[in-house]
Amino acid sequence: MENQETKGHLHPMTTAIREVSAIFSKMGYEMALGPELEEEFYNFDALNTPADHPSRDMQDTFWIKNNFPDHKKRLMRTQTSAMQIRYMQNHKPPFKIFVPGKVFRNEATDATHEAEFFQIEGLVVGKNISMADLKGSLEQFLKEYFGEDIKFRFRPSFFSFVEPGLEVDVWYRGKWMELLGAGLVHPNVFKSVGIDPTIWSGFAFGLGFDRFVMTKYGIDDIRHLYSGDLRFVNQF
Ligand code: YSA
Repeated sequence: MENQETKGHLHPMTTAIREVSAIFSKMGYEMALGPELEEEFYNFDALNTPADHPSRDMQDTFWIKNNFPDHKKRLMRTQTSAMQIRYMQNHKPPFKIFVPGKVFRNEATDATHEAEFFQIEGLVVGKNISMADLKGSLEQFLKEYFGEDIKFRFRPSFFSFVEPGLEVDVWYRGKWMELLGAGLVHPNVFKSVGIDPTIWSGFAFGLGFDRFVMTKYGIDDIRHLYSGDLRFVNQF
């Protein structure tokens, strides 16, 4: 008979992404996927973050040093928000999408920071979409994923591609931990993809998904998730 100890199984992140995908599908979102090697235009410029914008410094970037034949600057995407632009260039509103994927940042690691981590982007575009829609959707999603008793808070924040912007923190191991950024899509973002911001409005969010998994399963260090240590992985 096969030994349970030696039988392969899904990595906890894979299982968690499948669970979350099911929740988003139930909420009417469609999945979209995009490239990890990204153009500067999609990761920054079209997101209302031109080269001289101070908020670029918030995401230390792995730039690709190759000289590409098309002379475009490329990078390892720092945020799944890049897919907002790719999707909106090719689809007419209304739509609701979620985009799971790896992102990369040139930063030191600690218990809640990795240099490669997982985000899930959400983008909803329609008519008369407001902050109430954004907050209601996030609250519904958080309660579906964590259960009704989850303790979280909204906080005002800034991202150049939204106005206004907010962040959500979760109560985790005796203190607040930032889980996600979100806001109402900035009119300049709509203009960059040819969507008329006087007709269409929308909200977007970017979840730090590793931190969701840490919170749900009580994992004390993000680095366990990528250590490949079977003593950790086999607990799931
Ligand atoms: C904001 C507004 C929108 O309309 C859409 C998306 C966003 C989020 C934005 N793109 C962004 O990346 N914001 S962020 O830098 O604050 O990261 C989002 C989340 O990723 C954080 O809240 C955190 O949960 C997680 N995160 C950030 N750096 C991390 C990390 N997780 C692990 N390791 C890191 N180094």
